[in-house]
Amino acid sequence: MNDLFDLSGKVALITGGTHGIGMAIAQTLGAAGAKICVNDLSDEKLEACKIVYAKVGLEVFTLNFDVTNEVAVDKGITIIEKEVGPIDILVNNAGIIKRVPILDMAVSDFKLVLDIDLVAPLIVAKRVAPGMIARRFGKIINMCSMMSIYGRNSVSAYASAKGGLKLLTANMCCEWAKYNVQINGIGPGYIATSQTADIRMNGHPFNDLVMTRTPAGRWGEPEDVGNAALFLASKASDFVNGHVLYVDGGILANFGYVKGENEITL
Ligand code: NAP
Ligand code: GCO
Repeated sequence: MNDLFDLSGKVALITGGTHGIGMAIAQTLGAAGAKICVNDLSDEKLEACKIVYAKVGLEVFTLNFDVTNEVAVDKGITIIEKEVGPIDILVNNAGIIKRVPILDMAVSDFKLVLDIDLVAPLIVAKRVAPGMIARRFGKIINMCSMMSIYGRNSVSAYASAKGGLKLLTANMCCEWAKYNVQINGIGPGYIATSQTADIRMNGHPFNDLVMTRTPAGRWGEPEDVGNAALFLASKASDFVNGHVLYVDGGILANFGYVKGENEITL
C-alpha cells in the first residue's frame, strides 16, 4: 500500500515553493521520498526557506528564476537536470492575484496576471515535457482555483488565467497522456496563505463569506493541498488525467449559507 505513494528517487520541481501552498506541497512530496527543487524571485526567501525545510529534515535545491522568462526557465531547468537530475514531477504552483474591478484594471496588469498564472505553466511544462515523454514517465500538476470555473467581482484577470489553465491542463493531457505523462490540476478553495492574508482577518466581510459558504466551516490549510498533490504525483493516480481535483472544503458543492443566522434549513 505504501508503495503507491512512494516517490523515492523522483525529482520534483515546485515553482514558487518558498512558502505557502508550494512549500506544503514540497514538504509532502519530500516526506514521500522525492528530491525537492524550488524556485522563486527572491534570494532572501530562497535562503530562508532552506532553514524551514531543514527543520523537517529536507535538503532542498533552490534556484532564483522567473517562470515567465523562457530563457531563464531553460537555464534554471538545465542547472536542475545537471545538479539534481531530470524532472519527474512538475508542480506549476507560482502565481499572483490582483483584486481590481475590470473598469479600473490596467491592461498591463491584466497581462501580467495572465503571464504568471497561465503562460508561465506553459513555458515550464514545454521545457520539462520532452524529457518526460522520452522517458515515458511524468507528472505535471497545474495549480488551478475555484476561479477556474467561477467568476467573482474584482478577480477577472486571475479567473481568466485560472480558467485558461484548466483547459491548458486538458489539452496537455490530450497530447501527452499516450506517453505515460499525467497532467492534472488542483483547484484549492480558500486557503490560509499570504495570498489571502488581507481578506482573511476576523471581521473582514470576505472572511465571513468564506466561513458561511464553506461546508467544512474553516479556511483550508496549505497541507490540505499538499496531500492532494501527493495523490496526483504518485502511482495512485496513474489513470487520472486532465482532471482538476478541487480541495475546497465543499464550497463548490454548496449553493447557500451553511451556518449562522442566515442558514437556510427549509
Ligand atoms: P503565495 O503565498 O503568494 O505564493 C506564491 C509563490 O509564487 C511565491 O513563492 C512567489 O514568490 C511565487 N512567484 C510569483 N511570481 C513568480 C514568478 N514570476 N516566478 C517565480 N515565482 C513566482 O500564494 P499561495 O496562496 O501559496 O498560492 C500558490 C498557488 O495556489 C498560486 O498559483 C495561487 O494562485 C493558487 N491558489 C491559491 C489559493 C489560496 O486560497 N491561497 C487558492 C487557489 C489557488 P514571491 O514570494 O517571491 O513573490
Ligand atoms: C479571491 C481569492 C481567490 C483564491 C482562490 C480560490 O480573492 O477570491 O484570493 O481567488 O485565492 O484562488 O480558489
